[in-house]
Amino acid sequence: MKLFANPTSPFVRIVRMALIEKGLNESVDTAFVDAWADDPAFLDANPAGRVPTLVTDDGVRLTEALLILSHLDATGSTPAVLAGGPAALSAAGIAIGVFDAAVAVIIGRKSAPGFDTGLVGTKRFRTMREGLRRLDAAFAQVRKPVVGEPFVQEPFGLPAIAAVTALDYLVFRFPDHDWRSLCPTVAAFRDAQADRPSVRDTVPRG
Ligand SMILES: N[C@@H](CCC(=O)N[C@@H](CS)C(=O)NCC(=O)O)C(=O)O
Repeated sequence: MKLFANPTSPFVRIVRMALIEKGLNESVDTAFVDAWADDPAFLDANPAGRVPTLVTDDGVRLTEALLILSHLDATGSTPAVLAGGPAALSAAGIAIGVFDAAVAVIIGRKSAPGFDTGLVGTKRFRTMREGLRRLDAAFAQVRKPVVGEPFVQEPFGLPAIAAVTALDYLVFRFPDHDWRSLCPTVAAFRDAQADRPSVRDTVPRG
């Protein structure tokens, strides 16, 4: 498999984390690309020119992070990251909404000075704040506490992957804001997982 990726994208990160959790990381050739540089091989794989893009061993081109995760689960690889039922998917959806809003701000700034304080930017920042608050409550409900280890969620599915990804991405992109205080449960969970390979080896860097 080949994964077109970059070291900062939260959409890429959830796929990379899932690959590590599933033990598939070694079977993937990860190519870091600049999604704005119009690399021909990358555009051939994904006409939208967005990461993540996965090319399977059969040459099938898969785009959209959640469709890639769905495919990885469907191959029978374990743990299934989309498991856990509606409550888990609900929590994961909130987390994805948070980092999707953050990506929208980063991309919006490319073409519109003052984007953050305009109609769209203001709504996206509200989404980040309110999403983190809501995520904290939802996350506390779906994680399965283990006696003596209150912040461990096994298996480490999409709610955990997306929550860690959302918090880390906001801290990375907007370090002047105090995001952690909005989601103390998620922040404590993230800290407890700092040495987990899927978390440690995918921290956004730029
Ligand atoms: N809905 C897509 C979003 C992917 C996305 O927005 N990727 C960004 C990086 S975070 C990108 O490649 N942007 C380049 C562009 O918008 O042209 C997914 O789930 O994979």
